[in-house]
Amino acid sequence: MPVRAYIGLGSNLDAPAEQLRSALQALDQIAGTRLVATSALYTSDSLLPGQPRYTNAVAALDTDLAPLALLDALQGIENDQGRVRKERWGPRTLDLDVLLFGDQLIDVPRLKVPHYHLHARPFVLYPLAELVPDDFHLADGRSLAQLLQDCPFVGLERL
Ligand code: PH2
Ligand code: MG
Ligand code: MG
Repeated sequence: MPVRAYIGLGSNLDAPAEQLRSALQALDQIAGTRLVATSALYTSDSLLPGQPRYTNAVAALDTDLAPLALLDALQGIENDQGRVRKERWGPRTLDLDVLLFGDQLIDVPRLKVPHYHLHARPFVLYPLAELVPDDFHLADGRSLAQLLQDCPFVGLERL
């Protein structure tokens, strides 16, 4: 049985909206993986000052891959689209983050799921909210409605 995974996409270099569109096609090409749904694109200022604005979106995938195999594929796509890892949190052509992997809790050095700031970042939470079922909740019981209430739609533009 495939697992429903949610991937956060972000870019703030080299035509971000185009980067996200190419990445969505590449996600659908991952072996054993199908792109199921895509949120709208959103723009917002970078969390770090002095960087270009980000464009963000979330994708829903159904995948037969194990979490770390999916992560390998995502990092392959980041590299194919010219991601250069200089500093942590530097500007990037493409960032692909595993937000959710079914209802699994994963805590290994390479991968922590749910993504650690999923609930606190409007540019992750609002596109995610477009795609998850209405009864979605985190493992600690917080519902989507509650998460949205605690994370106001501030500084975000929905394209
Ligand atoms: N990602 C970061 C740092 N800052 N800011 C926005 N608006 N969107 C991002 O995706 C983002 C960020 C590091 O991953
Ligand atoms: Mg990120
Ligand atoms: Mg990342």
